[in-house]
Amino acid sequence: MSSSRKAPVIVITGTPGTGKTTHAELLVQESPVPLKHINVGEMVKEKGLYEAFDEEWQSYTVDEDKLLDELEPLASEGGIILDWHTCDIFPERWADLVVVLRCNHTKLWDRLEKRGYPLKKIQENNEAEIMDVVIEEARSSYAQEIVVELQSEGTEDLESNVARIVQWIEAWKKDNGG
Ligand code: DAT
Repeated sequence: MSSSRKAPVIVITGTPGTGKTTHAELLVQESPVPLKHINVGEMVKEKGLYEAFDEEWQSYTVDEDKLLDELEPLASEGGIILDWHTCDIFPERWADLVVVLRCNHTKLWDRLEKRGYPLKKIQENNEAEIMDVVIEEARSSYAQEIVVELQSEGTEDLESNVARIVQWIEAWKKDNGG
């Protein structure tokens, strides 16, 4: 699939607060090919791609069909970073690289508290991080060789992770006639 694209599709996933948006923004600046950052959660809100808003959990119930229809042309074209806390709804053929960000749970708790999440939402996400929910989801949805698990605890991690993804993009370019 990737050979028909001029630039890859990179999925950056992980529990909320692990650093997806921070990584995606830096990667856009450093990438050797133009990449558009798609914050899927924001897109769901802005374009109304949800069925309902759950007051108790302070989260949207996504309309997956609508979301996939919205993303399909962008994924076919390539040159995007899909930034979302889940990745198993994306068709396998879309992704060239799946980055799963990880964070120590005490640090994650602080980040989510600062974000003003309700306690039960902090607990739910913390537990998901401890239980490896997102990495297992990624490993069961995509070929093992395209799934990369990276720590995201400090600025050094951020910089080395982005440098590593940039290297991967350079290799992708060569393999795809760039
Ligand atoms: P996400 O998009 O996964 O919800 P984010 O990028 O908004 O997460 O990051 C949440 C907060 O944590 C934000 O204040 C930035 C900080 N953060 C995340 N990863 C980091 C890292 N590797 N180094 C330093 N700060 C980080």
